[in-house]
Amino acid sequence: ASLSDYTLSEGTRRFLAETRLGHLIDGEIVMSADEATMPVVDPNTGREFARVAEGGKAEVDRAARAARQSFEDGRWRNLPPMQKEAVLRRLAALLEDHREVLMDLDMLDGGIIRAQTPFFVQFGIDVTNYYAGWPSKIEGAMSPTGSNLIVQQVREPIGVCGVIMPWNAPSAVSLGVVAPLACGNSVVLKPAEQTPLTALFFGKLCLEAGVPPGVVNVVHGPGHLVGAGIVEHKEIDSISFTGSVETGRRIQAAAAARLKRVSLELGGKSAQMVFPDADLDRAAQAAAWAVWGHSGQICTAGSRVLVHRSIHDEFVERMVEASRGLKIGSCFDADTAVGPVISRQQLDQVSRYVDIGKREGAQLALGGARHGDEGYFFQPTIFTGVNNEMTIAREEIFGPVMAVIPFESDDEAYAIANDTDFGLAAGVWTRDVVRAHRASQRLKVGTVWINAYQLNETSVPYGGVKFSGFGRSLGAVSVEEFTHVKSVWINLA
Ligand code: TXE
Repeated sequence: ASLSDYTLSEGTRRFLAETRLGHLIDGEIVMSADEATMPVVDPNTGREFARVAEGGKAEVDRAARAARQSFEDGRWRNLPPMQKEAVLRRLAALLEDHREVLMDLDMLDGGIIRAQTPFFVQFGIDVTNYYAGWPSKIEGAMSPTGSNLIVQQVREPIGVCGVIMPWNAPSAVSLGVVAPLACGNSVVLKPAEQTPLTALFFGKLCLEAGVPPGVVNVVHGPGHLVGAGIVEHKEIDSISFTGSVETGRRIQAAAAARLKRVSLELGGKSAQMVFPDADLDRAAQAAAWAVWGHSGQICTAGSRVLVHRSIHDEFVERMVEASRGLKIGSCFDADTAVGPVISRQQLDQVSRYVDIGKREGAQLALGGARHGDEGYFFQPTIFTGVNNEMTIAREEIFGPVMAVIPFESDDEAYAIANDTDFGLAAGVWTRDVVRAHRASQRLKVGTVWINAYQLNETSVPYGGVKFSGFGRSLGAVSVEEFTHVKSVWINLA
């Protein structure tokens, strides 16, 4: 398949044909100083279908200066709150108008299946609408003092926010950009190398909506140059990073040298616990989809499924039933259930973990192999006979691979769930209200879902503990992340 074989919207064809795929700096699309470009690859075929500018430190520097200039002259931050809101609402409306393009872009470089793209895109729109309402609601406070003093607590934007994104949810660019914008900041954004298109398209829509030039800048390029350049640049005040633990660690160390604010949203090895009193049909469906969704490339993928021994075999059978025969294939086909993983590297990583699982003695109840020999497809894979010490129970695989671990008692279930470096999310399937509450108290994670998995809402904080990072996004807590409090003392005596 090549691009001409895909059914793309008119808007997408126009965007790809008419836009120079460059950086967006100071309101202009520009190529790199050295003209370097890098491939954009279709994960369905493994073939390059476009090239995008490949930047380095020079481009980060241009973007950082532009963002700084825009912040210092106040062209965005000093706009009256209602004007900022109007611009951000216009942006949300433009995202609505270009819904088809955003869905196409999610598929083209992101490999998100057609059936799932409406949810990703809608989330981007919702987040934009949600934060569009914030500029008029960010209030300060007064501290109690004696009569000759007035002490104001003023909530100010941080300045220039650096945002470094992964490839697994390109539409999350809305969250990365709009939350800092709503607080009056300027932004330098680096999308992942694999998924540059959505960020560029989004940056153009920001301009069209009326975000002044220089306030939102997008720089493409490799992490060790552009990402690291953003972390080191003295004109960039804070770093919001989503990605791997290893890179997160590197970023925090580099940011410490400049004492920058950092928030890290890293990986997970989240547990779903299935108790004997659960609605087993619903639980089996949901538990399976919590690992097959986006081929397991979601930070909250529920990749460890802990099942009470009394229902273990029956439950595994139900999950296998729910997963066998799912259509694996091009994300452009409307009936595809499991699309590709993002890259050759990711495919190799998944295969390697499956080999390790077999070698360490786990048994395959489903899948376990690559699907086809073109593109980057992997079968939904269920391992049973897993114990929590095995590599496939400890490390994030980021592919459609589930590890089923039996347990005997509630205490044992919580102990296994918590016995991990990560702490992003957990799921609990039970109809016992006491058990549900007890579980939510015992689990050391940022999010607990009871009789559900992977629900999200713009107003609900999201983030992790332990190796899953720190800092929260979404909801009102993001407003705290992207502002600081200045105390102003006025002496009336
Ligand atoms: O991640 P990286 P990669 C996990 C997942 C995956 C593995 C590797 O297990 O298999 O990480 O993926 C930029 N300074 N997750 O290599 O390196 C990089 O360019 C600054 C889970 O894609 O973390 C990209 O924009 N930035 C995760 C972003 O960091 C740097 C989602 C993420 O890339 C940099 C993604 C550096 N030194 C991967 N090096 C989740 N749980 O959400 C790279 N980058």
